[in-house]
Amino acid sequence: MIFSKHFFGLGILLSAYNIGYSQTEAPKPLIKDIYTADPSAHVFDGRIYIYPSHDIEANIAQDDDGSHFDMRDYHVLSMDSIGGKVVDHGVALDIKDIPWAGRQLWAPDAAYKNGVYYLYFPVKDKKDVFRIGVATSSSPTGPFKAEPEPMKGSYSIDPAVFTDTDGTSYLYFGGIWGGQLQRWNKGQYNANGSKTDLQNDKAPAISARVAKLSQDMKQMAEIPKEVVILDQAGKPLLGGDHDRRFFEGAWVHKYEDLYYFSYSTGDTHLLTYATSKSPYGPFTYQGVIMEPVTGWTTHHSIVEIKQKDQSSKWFIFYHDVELSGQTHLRNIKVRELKRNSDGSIQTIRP
Ligand code: FUB
Repeated sequence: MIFSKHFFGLGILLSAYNIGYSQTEAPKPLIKDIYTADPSAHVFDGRIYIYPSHDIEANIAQDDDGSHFDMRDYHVLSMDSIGGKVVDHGVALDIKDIPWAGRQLWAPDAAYKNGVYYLYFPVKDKKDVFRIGVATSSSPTGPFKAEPEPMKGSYSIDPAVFTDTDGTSYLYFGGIWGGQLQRWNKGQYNANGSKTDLQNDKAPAISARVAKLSQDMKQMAEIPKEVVILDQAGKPLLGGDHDRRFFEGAWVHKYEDLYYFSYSTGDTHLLTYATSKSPYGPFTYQGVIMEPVTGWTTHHSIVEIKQKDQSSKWFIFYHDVELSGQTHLRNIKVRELKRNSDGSIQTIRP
């Protein structure tokens, strides 16, 4: 991530009023007592649980590696329905209880299997290299106990676990620039490697990784593969294609037997998506889910929620900086995700 440029501020919000977008449905921050971001939402046993980052003012100068995102714990939030009361269940995992952690607890995700809840989280190790850890609990709200070591062979940020209809779970992860993905080549980390992807404009873009999870959900069961994103002509998206190439914040959901891989384009501030018939891809780029929000980062999750009448609706959880106006102090929101009859996703103008 580069954090000092392209701040999408109140001006864009105000201009939206002027060009006539409906603001009557504009969602409000789900919680105002603490700053939250990167919301990974799940329905466990009929209740909605949100696993966000917990943003804090750490008084660290803003830099291009995102050092000012110096988060130290996670809170789990829950609610019984969209629009219902949001409960903050307090600290679910603290950085001081992760034996191998150095700094910066970034965007987490969660999963459930056989009576155990799993929290997946990226944090820099003591050598300042991002790794992905797992913590477990018997409750969706924690407290979670971290494994003594990061997942073997894990690197970079933004873990997202997708469990397929056959019960197989996959870990998607990665983020370029501050998320360090561009420094990894064939499983090796190069601390002096490129700070950005900008040298590779004509080469296939660096992309997220995917690996099947082990039966115990605590390790990757295979060497991670690259998530290839193709354009409509079947050619890989290139590094210079900043409006469409992957940057960070992967999420996968399945709708009518098609896998939807969605992600942030980072420096162009879009949430976009691509589809495939396989959870491994290759995925074909389809379009924009959400135009830029206020703030530099944009990060989301998509979840199907049963309504009282047993019908289903899909929702997107995301963040902006409505409460603080500052890049690193974000607030999460939710709104309905609508599709066209062919399954394509309607673009949201927040
Ligand atoms: O919250 C820290 C980082 O900002 C996340 O890991 C990225 O996805 C971006 O939202």
